[in-house]
Parts: sequence; C-alpha cells; structure tokens
Amino acid sequence: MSDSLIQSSLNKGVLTLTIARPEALNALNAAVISQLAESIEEAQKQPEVHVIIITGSGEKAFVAGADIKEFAGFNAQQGRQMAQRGQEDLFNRIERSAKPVIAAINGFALGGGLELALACHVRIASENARMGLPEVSLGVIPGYGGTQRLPQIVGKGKAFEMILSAGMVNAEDGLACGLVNQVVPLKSLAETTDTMARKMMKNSPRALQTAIKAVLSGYEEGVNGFNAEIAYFGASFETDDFQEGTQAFIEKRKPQFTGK
Ligand code: CO8
Repeated sequence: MSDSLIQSSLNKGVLTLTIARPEALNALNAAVISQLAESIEEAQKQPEVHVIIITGSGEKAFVAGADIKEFAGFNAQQGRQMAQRGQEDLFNRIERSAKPVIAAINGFALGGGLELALACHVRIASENARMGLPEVSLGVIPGYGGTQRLPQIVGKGKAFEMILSAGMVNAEDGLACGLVNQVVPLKSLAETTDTMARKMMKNSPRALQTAIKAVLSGYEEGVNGFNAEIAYFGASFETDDFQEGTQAFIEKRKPQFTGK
C-alpha cells in the first residue's frame, strides 16, 4: 500500500509508515493526519502486520509539528475541532493500537510531532533528534495530548520545564529523562527499530494486545488499573496463545502463536 503522504512498507510482519512531506519537514496537515489514521486502522485488520513503526522521511525531521500555515487563521471553534479530531482519529488510535507501535525519531520531533511520538508505545531516537513542545512560543498550547502524555512519560517537573520553556532537548537528554527508550546513530536507526520490533513479534500477539490494554487502563478515568490487570490476567488463561506458550515451554520448543 502506498499513497502520496504516507509511504508504507511491510517486511516480514513489521509495517513501516513513513510520513513523506519533506518540503515541510513532515509537518502534520489534515491530509497527513487522515492518511496516517487510515493506515493505522488498516494495519489493525491485517493479520500479516505484527508491529508498526512510524518515522519521518529524510534525515532532518521526524515531524516538525502540526502545520502552522494550515492552522494560523483558525478561530477557537476550529482549533478545538482540530485538536479533538486529531486526538480521536489518530493519537488515541495509535496509543490503543492492538499491535505495538514504535516511533523511530530521525530528527526534529516538535509540537504535534513529539506528541505523535508520545502516543507510540516505544520511542527510539537518532543522535541528531531534537525534541520539544514549542507551542507556547506560538501563543497556543499542545493540543494533541502533549500536556497529558509528556508528564506521564517524563514526570510533571520535566514536562513543565519543556512545555513552559518551549525549548528543545537533544537525544542524550531525552534518554536521561526517559523521553526516549534508546538512542543510536542515524545510520543504525532503522536496523535498531526493526530489531526491537522483532523482539516484540516473537511474543503472543494476543498477550501483546492485552498488555497494552492493561497498561492503558491505569490512565483511564474511574478505572482501577490493578483490578483491570487482574481481569485481563485471568482472561489470558482461556486463550489459545496461553495454551501454546506454556506447552511450548514444557516441550522445549518455540511457540507457534496464532493470536487467538
Ligand atoms: N508547519 C508548517 N511548515 C513547517 C513547519 C511546521 N510545523 N516546520 C517547518 N516547516 C517548513 C518551513 O516553513 C519551511 O518551508 P519553506 O521552505 O516553504 O519556508 C520548511 O519546512 C523547512 O523549514 P525551515 O526552513 O524552517 O528549516 P530550518 O532547518 O531552518 O529549521 C526548524 C527547522 C527549527 C524545525 C523550524 O522549521 C521550525 O521551528 N519549525 C516549526 C517548529 C514548531 O514550532 N512546531 C510546533 C508547531 S505547533 C504544533 O505542533 C501544535 C500541535 C498541537 C495542535 C493541536 C491542534 C490545535
């Protein structure tokens, strides 16, 4: 599958979605958001896709933010709609993906670009990555989940520093504060991300999906994450993947998971 703004390539279970708008440093306009959302949705239905990687085209930017030129003339209602639609259609959908999603941050990840990476389950950055939420420098605030997901990932103090200073952190600082999981040279980024994806892929697809749900349940309003974990844990015992995983261990062989 391939279209103009999202390049899609499937390699033995790993789907890489590349945002291809290099002339605007891969900035998220409405068309990118809708095409990326469509690709993520489609990937949920494709049994041959096990892990999804999101990255940006070129060697300079992952995504340099929401498209400033597109939203510059918006009023309050349009701004609210843009944030709500984006969050519902894309950012929440990525976070709730049944298949793990990894961000391969290959350069600038700013504003909506960092928010996109924050919605992914794991972030791997290249050494040239520069990350930040510069919205307040434009007179707005993060609108694609940044005020919520950044503190969840790096803690409230560091999140306040990043959001209020509008400054950028480099890859090394991002690693130190837990913003990214790993930092590698740009030339190794694709390979390292692929290795991480394949490590995840060896596991039960059903259990991966359930583990994602269990982790996220702790962030849902009114849900007790520990109780949700108990329920999800118990339900795992009725899956084919549980039978296969435990039998394979006992028989000293590799499991052949079906995801059921
Ligand atoms: N939107 C639109 N165009 C952009 C963006 C962007 N976010 N970023 C870069 N571009 C364009 C530039 O305008 C330029 O185009 P042109 O050649 O036509 O002038 C081209 O990409 C190349 O960029 P630069 O020439 O600026 O490249 P530099 O290497 O000089 O600088 C930077 C790179 C530092 C990344 C610089 O481009 C920059 O500061 N970009 C903007 C970063 C930013 O502020 N991002 C946050 C945007 S706000 C946001 O994301 C809000 C999210 C929440 C919205 C929720 C809904 C309301």
